[in-house]
Amino acid sequence: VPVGNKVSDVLSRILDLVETREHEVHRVLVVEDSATAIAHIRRSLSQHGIDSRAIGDPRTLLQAAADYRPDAILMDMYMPFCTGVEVTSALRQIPEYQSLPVIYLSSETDIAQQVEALRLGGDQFLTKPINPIILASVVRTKIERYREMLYSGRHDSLTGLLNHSTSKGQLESLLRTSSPARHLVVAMIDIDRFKSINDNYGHPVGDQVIRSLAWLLRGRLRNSDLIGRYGGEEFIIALPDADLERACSLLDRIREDFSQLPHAHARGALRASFSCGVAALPDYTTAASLIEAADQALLEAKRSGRNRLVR
Ligand code: GH3
Ligand code: MG
Ligand code: MG
Ligand code: MG
Ligand code: MG
Repeated sequence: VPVGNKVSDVLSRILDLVETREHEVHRVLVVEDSATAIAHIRRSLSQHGIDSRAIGDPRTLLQAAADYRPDAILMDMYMPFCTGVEVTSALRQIPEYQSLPVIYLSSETDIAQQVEALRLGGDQFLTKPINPIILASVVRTKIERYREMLYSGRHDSLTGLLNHSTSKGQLESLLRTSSPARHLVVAMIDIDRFKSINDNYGHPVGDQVIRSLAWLLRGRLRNSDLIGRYGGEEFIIALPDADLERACSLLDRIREDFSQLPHAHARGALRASFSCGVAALPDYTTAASLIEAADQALLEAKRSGRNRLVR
């Protein structure tokens, strides 16, 4: 641990690492009324490094899903109180669970029943007895596809940063979890005279300038900071627990460094710059008002000459 680093910085880095590792864990919620089947399924999964939890009463599914946050559900067909098909259809009504993989594991061999289960929200139908290797492999594949789908729905493909709606959503959840006394700095960044970069050097060069800025921001900010591509050549940043003075000097150094960065084009290299508007808690307390205030500051930065930061 480098001397001089604040304990909170070190801790937040460690938390980032833990979160990354946690992301690699595959979590399966087993919905099954037979205790022997549960034991068998969970043993098969754990032998292949898949974490699981089981519920015997399908009526507790929503609570269990909220607590455990599974990456997939292994669903029995016939249980007391209701069928797997009934709980799956109910689950699919909830936006959060619309594409969570639901894999049936049942002794039902009737094709019509199986097709009906798939039609009403199941992703796959496996019949008991199942080979543990096949089970683990189907579960893993479904979870990986699901994660890829979630990832591409939340990220921007040009830069890999959070996309517009996800950045907004994450800013809102940052605000929900921050105490009124906490710091939170929001910055809006917009590349200067970007249209003329496109016009003079072509769209692919413009794209490369956008990617370079994303790369610079990612390198200079912490993993716990929010960085999103808010629009074409516009970025949003939220720095939780950041002191306004220090956040502004950090962003201003990034601005300065970006303005000196050479961007290659067919005839040589060009320089670009960005303007930045900053707003913070406690002056503004909602995501919408923080963004609006940072946008106003950004406009002021543009009006007063560009390549500068205004708060
Ligand atoms: P200002 O300094 O006032 O911000 O001027 P500007 O030219 O940057 O502003 P304007 O908003 O008029 O132009 C932004 C341009 O960004 C227009 C649009 O064609 C371009 N653009 C948007 N998304 C992309 C993209 O993904 N790639 C590229 N190459 N250009 C993009
Ligand atoms: Mg059963
Ligand atoms: Mg713009
Ligand atoms: Mg611009
Ligand atoms: Mg503009």
